[in-house]
Amino acid sequence: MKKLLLLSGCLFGAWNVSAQVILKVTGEVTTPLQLQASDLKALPHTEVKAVDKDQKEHHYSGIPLIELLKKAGVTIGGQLRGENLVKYALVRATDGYEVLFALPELDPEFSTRTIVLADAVDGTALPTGVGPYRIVVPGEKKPARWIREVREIEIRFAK
Ligand SMILES: Nc1nc2c(c(=O)[nH]1)N[C@H]1C(S)=C(S)[C@@H](COP(=O)(O)O)O[C@H]1N2
Ligand SMILES: [Mo]
Repeated sequence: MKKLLLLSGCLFGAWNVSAQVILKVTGEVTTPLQLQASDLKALPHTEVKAVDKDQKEHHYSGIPLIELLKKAGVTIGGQLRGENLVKYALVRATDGYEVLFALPELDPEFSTRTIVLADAVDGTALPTGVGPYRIVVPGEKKPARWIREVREIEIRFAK
């Protein structure tokens, strides 16, 4: 009986960990998202090259932010005009740090760079305190918007 309890405890523990919400996409969306690790892994990934604080170029692998916006039903592409041009994505981390991106910065119809929610650098998963997900902005001279430990993306209207 003791063994059975122990086993069910372990199984419940494993289920609990795998069901954990890693990232939320909220606000001005048609479908709010509560994504678990497996949901995030299943999204399209890409690789970008970017110069980190060490002034060296690294290869970052991650989910283009545009993919998350598509999944949540944000006004991008043909819908990104008129009043929708004053919408932005407010990105929030576990330590309370926040940064924002105007939607056109994330939309390939406007921007030539791909901003990603990175989960690996040079083939290795991001370490604790940085990952599991960090924003990487290729071409940005200062990494202040490379927000670590991202936990929520809120789409808002600037008015
Ligand atoms: N969650 C979180 N991300 C953050 C910050 C922070 O305070 N919290 N600081 C930012 C700033 S101001 C810089 S310059 C870079 C620092 O990058 P580093 O981790 O390579 O030092 O991370 C950015 N990402
Ligand atoms: Mo900084």
